[in-house]
Amino acid sequence: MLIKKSDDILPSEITDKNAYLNRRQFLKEAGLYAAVASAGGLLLPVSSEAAVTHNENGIYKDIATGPYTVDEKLTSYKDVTSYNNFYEFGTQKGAPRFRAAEFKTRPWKITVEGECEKPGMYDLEDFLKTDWMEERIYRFRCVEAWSMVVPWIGFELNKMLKQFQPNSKAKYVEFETLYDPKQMPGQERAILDWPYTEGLRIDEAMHPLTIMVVGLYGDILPNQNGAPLRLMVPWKYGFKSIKSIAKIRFTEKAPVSSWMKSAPSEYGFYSNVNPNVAHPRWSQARERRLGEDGFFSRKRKTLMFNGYGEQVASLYSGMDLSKHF
Ligand SMILES: Nc1nc2c(c(=O)[nH]1)N[C@H]1C(S)=C(S)[C@@H](COP(=O)(O)O)O[C@H]1N2
Ligand SMILES: [Mo]
Repeated sequence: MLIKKSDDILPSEITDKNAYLNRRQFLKEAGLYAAVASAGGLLLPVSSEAAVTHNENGIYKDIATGPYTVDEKLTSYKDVTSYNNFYEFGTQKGAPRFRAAEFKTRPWKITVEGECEKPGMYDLEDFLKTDWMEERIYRFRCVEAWSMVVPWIGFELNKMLKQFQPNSKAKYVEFETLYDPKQMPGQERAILDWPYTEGLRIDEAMHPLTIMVVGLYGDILPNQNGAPLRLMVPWKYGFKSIKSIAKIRFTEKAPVSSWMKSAPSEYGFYSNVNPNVAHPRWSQARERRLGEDGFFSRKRKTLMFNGYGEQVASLYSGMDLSKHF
């Protein structure tokens, strides 16, 4: 439930004076917020760093914690929002924070196609107002070569997908990022087959651990993290969690993701975190926790299914995961 969200003003649209005033207002709210948190009534973790480095876009308050959240040290707001993979805004991890600053995330349309009873074009704003969409905080571990623990704010993807009434032929779900090279300069270059595309088997998509993210650390989702709507599948490698989703398609056949197209021997459909199966060019047995593990410290062991095996291993029973990587 969204209790408080200030007007959807992009930082770039605010004049300096307004930015200053907004910031004051924000710090006042943040102070209040931290006070409530220390009184023990609030579920949202508020670190002093988070309170001063948040952007001014708006904040979520009083949101309950979702199931399965991990009890590990959170990666700082600063690290989560300044070390990003978002090739539409450059291939260097420091670039999206700056290059995505002007990205327009309202109004935002989502096109729904394929094997379902309710295809069409939907406005994100309408979803945000519905009562089926109840936001929760999910403290998930996310992993690729590096890992982090992020208090995402999102809702179960299955609640959204059910609104479109998938039919019996809907065996998979395909997602596409917005295609808009004017706004996304990376799409002018043939780094990937744009738009960025990802897919899940329908049972993976319907699993309660698979969430749609609209915020993090109490903020609405920063652009560099995939605003206004991105996927988070915590037992899969980071690239499955597609950002800035503009299209959802129910299909009978397995979709082919952008990464599978670009390097079929390196990226498979499932992409489950699996320390026993190496990427052809690197081991995937260990990871470095962003902000905690130094460059010279020994990396920590990566867990099968990123530690979510109890919840998801049954989805793959009987499958050879070295073949279905
Ligand atoms: N549209 C789109 N989605 C994307 C990517 C991308 O380049 N474009 N990068 C993926 C990769 S490789 C990772 S590791 C995560 C990074 O998410 P974060 O920046 O929020 O940590 O986003 C994924 N989603
Ligand atoms: Mo990644």
